[in-house]
Amino acid sequence: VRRLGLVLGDQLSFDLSLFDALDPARDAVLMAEVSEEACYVPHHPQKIVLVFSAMRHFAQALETRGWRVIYVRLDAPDNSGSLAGELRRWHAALGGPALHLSECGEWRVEEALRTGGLSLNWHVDRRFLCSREEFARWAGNRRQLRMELFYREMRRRSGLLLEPDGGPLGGSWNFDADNRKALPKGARGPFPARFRQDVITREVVALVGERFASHYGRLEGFDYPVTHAEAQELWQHFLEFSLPSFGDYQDAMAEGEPYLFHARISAALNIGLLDLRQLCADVESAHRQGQVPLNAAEGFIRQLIGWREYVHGIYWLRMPDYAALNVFGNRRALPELYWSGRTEMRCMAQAISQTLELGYAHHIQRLMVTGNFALLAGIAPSAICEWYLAVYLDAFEWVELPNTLGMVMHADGGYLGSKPYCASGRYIQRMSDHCGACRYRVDRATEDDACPFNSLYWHFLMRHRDHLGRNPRLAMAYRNLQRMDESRVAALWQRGEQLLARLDAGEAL
Ligand code: DLZ
Repeated sequence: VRRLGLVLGDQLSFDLSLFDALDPARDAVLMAEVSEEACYVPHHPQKIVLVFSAMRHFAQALETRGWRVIYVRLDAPDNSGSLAGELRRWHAALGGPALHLSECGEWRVEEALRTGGLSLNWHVDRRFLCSREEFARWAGNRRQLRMELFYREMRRRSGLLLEPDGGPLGGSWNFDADNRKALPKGARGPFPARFRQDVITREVVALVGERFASHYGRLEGFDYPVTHAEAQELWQHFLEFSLPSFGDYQDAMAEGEPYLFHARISAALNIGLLDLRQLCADVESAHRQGQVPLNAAEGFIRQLIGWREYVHGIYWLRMPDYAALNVFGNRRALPELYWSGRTEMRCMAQAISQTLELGYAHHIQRLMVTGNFALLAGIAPSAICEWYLAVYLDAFEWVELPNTLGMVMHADGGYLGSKPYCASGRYIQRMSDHCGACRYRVDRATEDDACPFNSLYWHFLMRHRDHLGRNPRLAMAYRNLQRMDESRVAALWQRGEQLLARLDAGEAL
């Protein structure tokens, strides 16, 4: 073997630039299931199944295309347990071939490989529209970045949804204002696309059941796509059944509806089973053929070439320091209810129990329910970041960390987003049907049966007045606080304190 290419569990794409540098006739590909990657956070068991099963299917597909693949299973007798260890071991066993790698999705992994004592040839991860260097050039020396400006740049650069004169299709870059409708009573999402476990997946499920039984989350019921063909089926299902309503109900939540009109493609996309450019082209053409309204098409494309590329750029620009940011100085431990789902707050119980069951919750559940609670309760950013990284099947650190630490927790002081997404129970009431079935009353704030989000919201604003009081996007909230009479302010503070003390005592709310 002249050259050896390492392909990681989230790099399962045939058009990785890495493959251009290798020759299937003389070179080899190395893939390794290793315990270090399965355990550095307690990944949801279905996430380990997803990665291992998709890796095994991809290795087979590469072999069918004529590649020599060295595939190390988790239970292989000489498995060293780490990616750097496997690279060293096979480098030695194959007589010192040149080593080729694609940029990694996690700083931790890249650092371990870079400092592992081997000389490496790195390749750009061209699955992203914007490379690390291009993003750094765009960001320049700005103290704060804004997604909206980056997104416009990406629209212009990609040519997506543009008028012939280069302006935005429909006269606006962003139709988000149309994308906040509450779900009409009784409305439901389409039937979900589910994928049957084949022999390979069943074997992996058994392995994960044996080796990672202590991890939180349900192993049974895994139904994610694990091949490129299955991921395409999931995608076509979304285009046909969900995309037309995706925009309108993007922010809605409903009991018993974990997916609503969301695509559930993020896991497949993030491990390389789908191609970003194709997804965007398909959505644009569905709109231009009159099958999908512009607010849905634009909202979807913004998620991909806006947010997704933006957080990827920020991650690589600011790591490793970014992971340690904590401008509010939060130190509270993650309440046990995040791992058990046991709480009487109905919205939290729903979001967390579906997460433990499916490894999935949609963006508003993550941002405005579990995320909002962590922000209001002052959870240590590292603790809540670890939770998101562990429990969601689509979570790899490049996407999870900026979303959690920056967008959810505002722990970067507003570098990524201009305001913290703090909200009271009223927001959850407006966007969901959870409050009607909840033991807490969303129309109360200070009584024993009042929705905890309400007093915690005001408590959050009060305790961070120095930091947030001059933020123009919170001006109205602070004006409302200003107008409250003293006894109301004191009662809100006291109820907030009480709730936080109960969390600290390990009580489930
Ligand atoms: C998440 C994950 C898991 C569970 N297991 C592996 C593995 O055994 N081998 C591998 O190559 N990658 C795995 N991954 C993904 C990595 O932890 C890591 O998140 C990405 O490769 C990003 O650099």
